[in-house]
Amino acid sequence: MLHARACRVDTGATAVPKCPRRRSRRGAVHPRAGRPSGSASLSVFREPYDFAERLRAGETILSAWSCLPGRHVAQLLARAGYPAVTLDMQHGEHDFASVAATIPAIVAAGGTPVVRVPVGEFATASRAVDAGAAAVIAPMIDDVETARRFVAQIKYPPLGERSWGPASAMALAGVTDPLGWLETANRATLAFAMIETRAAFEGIDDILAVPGLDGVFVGPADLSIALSNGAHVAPSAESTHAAAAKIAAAARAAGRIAGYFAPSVEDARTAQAAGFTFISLGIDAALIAEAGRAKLAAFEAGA
Ligand code: 3PY
Ligand code: MG
Repeated sequence: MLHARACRVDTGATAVPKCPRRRSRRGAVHPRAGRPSGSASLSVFREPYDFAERLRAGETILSAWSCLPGRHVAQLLARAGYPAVTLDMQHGEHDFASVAATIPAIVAAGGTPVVRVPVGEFATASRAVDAGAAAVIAPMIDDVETARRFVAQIKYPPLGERSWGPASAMALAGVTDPLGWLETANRATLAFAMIETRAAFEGIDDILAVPGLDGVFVGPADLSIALSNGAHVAPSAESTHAAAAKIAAAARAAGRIAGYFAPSVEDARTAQAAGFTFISLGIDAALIAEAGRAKLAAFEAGA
């Protein structure tokens, strides 16, 4: 069933089209949605854990970006209609306790939980997927070796070295059979490497070829700094979008998912046109400040 408020984002503008939000009637994950529990078939691909399948099918999925720790704001954003909410442990203030408490709150509101870990913290990536993250974004991935070490913590053997301990993730996905989880989790749980350094930009094809890496995610602020050798930070510049478009094209040619951090609706549209399908749009703290400014201006206008 398509959700009527599919892609509405509270920016005052119409959001990027073609990203239907699907929910159960009660707005929560289907615990037993007619598929045999324990079957290795599609047992973990129930919403919102059908995220990976939807992206692989070419759907555009928007994510809110959550920097404010604690479950309340992230849950409200999921409830407001965001198909996914990304909890930022790199520049945001989520620690692991906040991530572990917020993931179930997002799922209960019908959203897909995603986590961005701090630079190089791949053990945290492993804990995030155990806590029920449907995808993990790792920042500042420079080379093949670092990408491999990241993937190893997200994927079970033979793709990686993820250690067993998915009780929370299985409970959220409604999976009871350990073998069913083991046989399907590598496809359902996504690893995104952020491409935002010159080395990564130049080595994109090699990074994309890392087995088990599901996609790349562009950080346009860092990318613009890197490609200008520190001369500017220009995430919305034409030159940044042109570089990003090359990354999207490489990802698509390699059969991988292309993700993008969009500072504005215009950036999101440009990214979508370039082939990005997993797009973050709207930072919680900025959305609150924006709404506050609008409220004050409305009062002043009537004075
Ligand atoms: C960037 O633009 O560099 C980012 O990492 C977005 O958070
Ligand atoms: Mg960055």
